[in-house]
Amino acid sequence: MLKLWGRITSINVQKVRWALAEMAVPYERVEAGMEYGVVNEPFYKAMNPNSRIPTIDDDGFILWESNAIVRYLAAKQGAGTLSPANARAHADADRWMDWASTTLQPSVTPVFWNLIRSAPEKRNMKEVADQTVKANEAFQIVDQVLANRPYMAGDNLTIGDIPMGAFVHRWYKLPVERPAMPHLDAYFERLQSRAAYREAVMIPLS
Ligand SMILES: N[C@@H](CCC(=O)N[C@@H](CS)C(=O)NCC(=O)O)C(=O)O
Repeated sequence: MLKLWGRITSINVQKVRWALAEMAVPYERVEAGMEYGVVNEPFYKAMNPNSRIPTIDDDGFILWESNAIVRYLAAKQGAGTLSPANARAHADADRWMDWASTTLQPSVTPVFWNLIRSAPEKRNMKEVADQTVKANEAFQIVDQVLANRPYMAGDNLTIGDIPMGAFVHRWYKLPVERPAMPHLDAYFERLQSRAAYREAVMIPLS
């Protein structure tokens, strides 16, 4: 059976768990990361020299990097659904995975770390303010895309929604100001109607 290492509070583990749940793939999960340790143990470093989560073992095939894991699992188990078959439709979805990592994550993550994982006296509120502006600018691009389509790449949930949906949850649960983004609001509602999203992503921030 597929094995996944990683704690459920990690956004990168959430992406993998959500994809697995959408495709109803059975798996065994092993706690790892932060309070659970494990990531510096020799057996783990031999699989993932970054000492990061998630890592999967699929019948001897070891893979790390959350987006690569989601792409791999979708290609294997979700061809034609999560992983669009048509090359252009696939690229349309896939680009949002890169965009989430390169454009959303650099602004959302410092806000999350300051407000959720840092003691009040250690918070850099200037960084929170600056990165909140940048994250909201990025989310406004998503809001505009979603004016014309229910999911990032069209009518159905694809790999393009997996990192995006995880970041949208995080952003909406952070105590920050957000501009009106009606299409993004509707997207978040739409995602919440999916049992797999509720189970894997809607975990209180900690
Ligand atoms: N680019 C990597 C980043 C992995 C990463 O930074 N994971 C974090 C959790 S979201 C981690 O391992 N943190 C250390 C820990 O939990 O001990 C990926 O997408 O998988």
